[in-house]
Amino acid sequence: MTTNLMSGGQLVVAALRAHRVDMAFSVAGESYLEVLDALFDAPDIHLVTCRQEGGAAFMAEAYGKLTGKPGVLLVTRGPGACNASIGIHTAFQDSTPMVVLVGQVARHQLDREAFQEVDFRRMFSPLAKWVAQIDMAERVPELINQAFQIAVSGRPGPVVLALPEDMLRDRCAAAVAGPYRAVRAHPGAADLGELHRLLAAAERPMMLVGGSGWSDLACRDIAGFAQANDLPVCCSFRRQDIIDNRLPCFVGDLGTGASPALVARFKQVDLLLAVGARIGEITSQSYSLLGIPEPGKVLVHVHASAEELGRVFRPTLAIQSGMPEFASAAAALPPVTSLRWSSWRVAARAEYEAGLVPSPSPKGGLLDLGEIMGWLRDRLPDDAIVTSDAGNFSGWPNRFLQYRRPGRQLGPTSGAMGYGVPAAVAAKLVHPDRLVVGFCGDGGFMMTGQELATAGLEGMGPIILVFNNTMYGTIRMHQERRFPGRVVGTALKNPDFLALARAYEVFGASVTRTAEFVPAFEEAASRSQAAIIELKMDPEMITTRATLSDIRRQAAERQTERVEA
Ligand SMILES: Cc1ncc(C[n+]2csc(CCOP(=O)(O)OP(=O)(O)O)c2C)c(N)n1
Ligand SMILES: [Mg+2]
Repeated sequence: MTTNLMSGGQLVVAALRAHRVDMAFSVAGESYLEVLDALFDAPDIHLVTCRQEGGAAFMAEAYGKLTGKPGVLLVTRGPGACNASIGIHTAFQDSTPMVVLVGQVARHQLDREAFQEVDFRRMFSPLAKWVAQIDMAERVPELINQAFQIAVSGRPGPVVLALPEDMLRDRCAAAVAGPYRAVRAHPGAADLGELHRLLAAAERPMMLVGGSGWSDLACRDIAGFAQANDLPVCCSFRRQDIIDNRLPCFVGDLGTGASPALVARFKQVDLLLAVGARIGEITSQSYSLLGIPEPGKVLVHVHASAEELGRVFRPTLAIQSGMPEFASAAAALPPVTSLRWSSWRVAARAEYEAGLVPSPSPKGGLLDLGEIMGWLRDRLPDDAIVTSDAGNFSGWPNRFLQYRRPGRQLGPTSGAMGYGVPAAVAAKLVHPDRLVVGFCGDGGFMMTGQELATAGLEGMGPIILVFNNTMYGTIRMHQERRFPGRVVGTALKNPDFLALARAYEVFGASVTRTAEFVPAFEEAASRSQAAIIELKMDPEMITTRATLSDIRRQAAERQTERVEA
């Protein structure tokens, strides 16, 4: 009789299989040995052994962003969960489906502050969509099913399940259920009619696409709708891959380094059709582009979650819908006739194209990053996956590369440093045949660069570009703006990146002059292993548009003006 019984740990793995999990990211812990042991018998789940839970969590997040399926993360109790929290927060802010399984102390020891005990419901309540603890092995199938349903439905996000270690040892007979089915709303016919009517009355419309949940087909559909109506389209922060940037309707992104021309134009928009974007702090340029709560323009807001609609900005028309559902309905709408905004769209596109031309490097700079990005823009295949860490260096790929599907841009809209390398490793694991390039600053690279050892263990790897300006450049820029000349806490001393590449047994190159980049990149691209290409920057090149001296001078001028006033 006992042969039909399964342990809680075996049930967890059986449930993951029922939800068609093919990959999971982990750092091992004694708190969930039963789950690990059950994975020994599940070769269809590729278990990726990572080097730090922050990296593992970023990998699971990137997997979720890339595939639309929940990224699965397994970590141990207190210390593992604490390390993992950065990736869980990123999944929350980025609306990425993710299922986190955390080991927990035995049930009879709870609430004594036992070894590594943390109350995960309290710890993760503002960081996750849902947190629960599985206290009975019999309930593993039910609660894992609930976790997957919640992670993917409505506004996707991370869920956390705590697994007490004695529960994982309990044996019981229970049937697993799956696979999950994402529940998403559809736009109603009346809403679509109203959208059409509002659009037909507009003079200077703009579509803003962003958020998560975009399938390749949904991206094609929304592009078809934009082109049929000659609508200019911009993207929210780090969501540039939703629309093919080469299309004449694409007019730029509203990220941290948004083009001043686009920001100025956005202020003249009379109808904003925001699809999928929450219109968060970065995208709204510190909430300066729209009034709160009355936006001051016609706002049609389409979002997967009812809670987001009207939360900050009061829309003229709110449409709760999943992205594939809205995009296919929009594509089927009859185009608005007698368009009044073609010259408006043409002018916005011309401004975007003008922004692709880099400003000359600051005097003395040997490395022309604009030229290098221009070369990469042409070189990257249509299905290339670009990952990005957080920092000022990301202005170069954001401004100068052109994104599109099936290629992807994977970046943390949460602004979490340390994302670039793990996301690139995860992307390469999902698509070993594609070119994956990770963009990192020297600061962010050093936070999670050790996941190159995970790539080594997996026998493959991405190309990592390290923008070395020997500083936390973003913060140095803010320092020079607010406290000119008072540099503190932002200077770095880096390791020898070539020696580091050798230590990881990957290809390494250090690029000081523009001409050295192409051979280094081609060499890296010809290998299946990972590569580190260091770009030795002139520290003056602090953004794609301004030098450090420009910023210091402008700050000093502002101070003089204040004194004179
Ligand atoms: C985990 C984390 N810690 C701190 C910050 C604050 N922060 C934002 S950008 C930045 C500096 C980034 O430095 P680097 O990676 O070298 O890129 P750079 O700005 O120099 O191009 C810091 C410290 C953050 N966003 N994330
Ligand atoms: Mg730096």
